This record gives sequence, C-alpha cells and structure tokens, in this order.
Amino acid sequence: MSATKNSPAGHSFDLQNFLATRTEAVNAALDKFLPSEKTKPATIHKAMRYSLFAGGKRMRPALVLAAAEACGGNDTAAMPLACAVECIHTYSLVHDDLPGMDNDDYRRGKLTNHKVFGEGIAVLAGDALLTQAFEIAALCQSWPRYSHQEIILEIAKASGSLQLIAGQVADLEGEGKKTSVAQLRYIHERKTSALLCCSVRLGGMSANCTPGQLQALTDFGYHVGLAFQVIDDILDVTQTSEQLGKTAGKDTKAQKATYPSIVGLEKSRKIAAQLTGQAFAALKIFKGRAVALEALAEFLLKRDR
Ligand code: GRG
Repeated sequence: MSATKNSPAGHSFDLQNFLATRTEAVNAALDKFLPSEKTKPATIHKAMRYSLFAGGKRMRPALVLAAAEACGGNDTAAMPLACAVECIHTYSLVHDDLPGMDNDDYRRGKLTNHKVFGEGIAVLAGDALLTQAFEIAALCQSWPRYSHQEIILEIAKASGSLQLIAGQVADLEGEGKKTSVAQLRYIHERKTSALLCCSVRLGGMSANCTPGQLQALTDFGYHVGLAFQVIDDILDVTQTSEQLGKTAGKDTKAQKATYPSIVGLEKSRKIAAQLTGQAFAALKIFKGRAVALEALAEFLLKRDR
C-alpha cells in the first residue's frame, strides 16, 4: 500500500504513518499499564506480555484512536480504552488457541501461549488480560455524555456471553455441522464484529461524541467487523501459515462454516467489498473528518495477513 493514498471519498491520508505512530504509542502505553515481567508472580506477567507483544496488527486500538479523531477527540483521552480492547482481543486469542478450543500451535508468528507456558498458565494469562482490560479502562476519565459506568458496560457487553463468547460458543458448536448464511452471520456479528464495533464506539465516547456520531460509528464498526471476518476466512484458504503467522487452512480442517465454504471465494470477496462499502457510507456525517477510519476500512479489506 502506498504511503499516502486517496480514500474512497477522495481524501488524502498517510495510513502507513498513522499505523506506525499509533502502534508505537499503544505499545508504550500497554508497557506502562502492565506489571513488568519481573513482578511476582513473574510467570504470569511474562505470559501476559508474551502474547500481548507478539506482533499483532493493533487494528482495534487503531480504530479506537481513529474514531476519537473523527469526533474531534485526542489520543491521550482515548489511549486507556485502546489498550483495554487490545487486552481483551489478546485474551480471546490466547484462549481460542487452547487445546480445548482451536488447539493451535502458532499465533502472531510465534508459538502459542500454552505451547510456551503450559495450559494452566495460558488459561490464567487470558484471565489476567481480561481483568487487566477493565483495570485499564477504569483509569480513563468520564465525559459529559458518557460516564465511567457506560464505558465499562460497553466493554463488558461486547466481551460477554451475549457477544464475543456467544460467537465463540456458536462457532464451537457449529463445527462439522451444516450452517446457513444467517447462522454464519450470527457467529461473525458476535465473534468478530462486536469488539471491532465496541472499539470505534469507545473512541467516539472518549471524544464526548454526539448521539448521531455514535450511531454512525456503530454502523461503521458493525459493517467493518463483518467484512473483517469474511476477509479472515478468505485468507485462511488463500494464504500460507508463514504469511498469516498462524496455521492456515484450519477452518477447512475443522470443518468450520465460513463464507468461502458456503458461497465460494469469488462471492465472499464481493460480500467483503459490499460490507466495506456500507461501512464507508456510515461515515458521511463526518464530512471528511473520518479519513483515518476510511483508510483503515480500506486497508482491512485489502489486507493479506
Ligand atoms: C475464546 C472468548 C473467546 C473468544 C475467541 C478471537 C476469537 C474468539 C477466536 C479467534 C479466531 C477468530 C477467527 C476470531 C475472530 C476475530 C479475529 C479474526 C481475530 C484475529 O484478529 P487479528 O487479525 O489478529 O486482528 P492480530 O493478531 O493481528 O491482532
């Protein structure tokens, strides 16, 4: 992707620079928020940091910060929330990789947490990252339109048993079974879209956004989240394990329902592009101030890992 690009709405934006600077800032903030590797009990802090700093794309924090900017906010106010969603995301990956779930050996280009630290510590590292997320989120300020209570509820709902966990349950229970497109959509809405949508909403809240802006961010996040998972399913069958940093072809092996397995690759690509188009449409009310969000949505559609 070129350094400076025109967004679909014709705005010029340097996404590479945005991602590089925000990733560095998020990593520095996470490093400060988390207990050091030497803090007792050292094993758990090593395990938490191992997965958190294993080289994830930091897309959810980038979405928090980009949404804050679109609403006239700033990185300082949004940073605790950006770090909180990354902790939740990383916990979900650590647990998803466990033998009792997806049983994977590689994640983010490295051995999975349980392969390095053992299953017991990996379960606890996931638990601790989830708890850490709420501790970090509690450090953010309140805003006139959004109280602490609303912020914490937002995160709890997106990661709870009606959303993220519901999606994972449906995913596990659907393995090897015939799945309809509607059932697949149900899984994707919860397993993937809920946390991405929560990320942009939190960014907006940290900028004390208006109800109209929050609704636009919700529409955007919902559609980007769905597109994200369709692309993830496509990459699982088109890329190598080296490119992905995790085991490729796992969905087919586990007989998981995916868009490519139900509607084929070509139609899946069309669906991802359509969903991204719907995400762009939601940003109209920002009148050119959501360039970072636009660029991120396009990047996610065209990503190769
Ligand atoms: C265990 C509660 C629980 C939930 C697991 C995260 C998850 C739900 C399952 C992992 C597999 C999967 C396909 C999840 C959907 C979300 C997704 C595509 C995660 C990968 O996100 P990326 O590509 O990862 O942003 P990095 O490593 O770059 O952060």
